[in-house]
Amino acid sequence: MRLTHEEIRLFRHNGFLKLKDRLPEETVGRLKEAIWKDIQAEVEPVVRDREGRVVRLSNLLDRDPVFQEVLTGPTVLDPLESLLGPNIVMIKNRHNHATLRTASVNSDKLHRDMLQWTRDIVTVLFYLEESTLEKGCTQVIPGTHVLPWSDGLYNIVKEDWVQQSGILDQTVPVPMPAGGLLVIDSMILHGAGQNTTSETRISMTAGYHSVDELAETPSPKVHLARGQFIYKGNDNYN
Ligand SMILES: O=C(O)CCC(=O)C(=O)O
Repeated sequence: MRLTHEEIRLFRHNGFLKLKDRLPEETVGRLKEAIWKDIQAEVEPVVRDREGRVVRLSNLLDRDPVFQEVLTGPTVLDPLESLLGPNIVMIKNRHNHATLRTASVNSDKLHRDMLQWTRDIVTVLFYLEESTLEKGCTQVIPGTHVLPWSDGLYNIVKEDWVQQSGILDQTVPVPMPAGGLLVIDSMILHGAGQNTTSETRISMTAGYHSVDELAETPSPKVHLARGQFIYKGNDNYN
């Protein structure tokens, strides 16, 4: 479903938006099945916790076809088209992963996903299980996507000007249902809370941007998700 003008405005202003549409239960089931299969078989590339257990599957696009079906499907791309236009790529070398959050996994500290707003992307979180406060739902600090440059995705929260600004007290939790999608401007300060339950919280994360109209050759690190590659460079100075 396309976004309304008000939703677009809220996204630009606040830096995040919960989408109205959810993934169907059947699709969520297929995704979870594919995730558990690769976790149990420890199919690389993976990230492990301190005990060596697999807690993240990287490179989702090259795994079971269900991932490409959903990460480049209409539930996510229809609303993204309202933000990014008709030509959209999914990035292969940022996110493109599924995360298993258990009680043993530390919370994910507040961070940005990109350093520079001219290289900003839209990050989408796909929740495959309910994400509650107790299960360490995503937290955001609204409006922080427009704060200045910082030399580090995680360092920003340690910087004096951020510590003294009072903005860290403005962190808000964003609980989401199973199948829910949260769209964030990747410059917004965000992170996962601590899962204090004995249940898991599984989610997928993917990054998107508009086709780069000044890149003559598309980067091999992007996957064309919708539309076409376009080139609008003025090499002939006209
Ligand atoms: O799971 C979350 O709440 C945050 C995830 C995140 O920041 C990421 O996957 O990069």
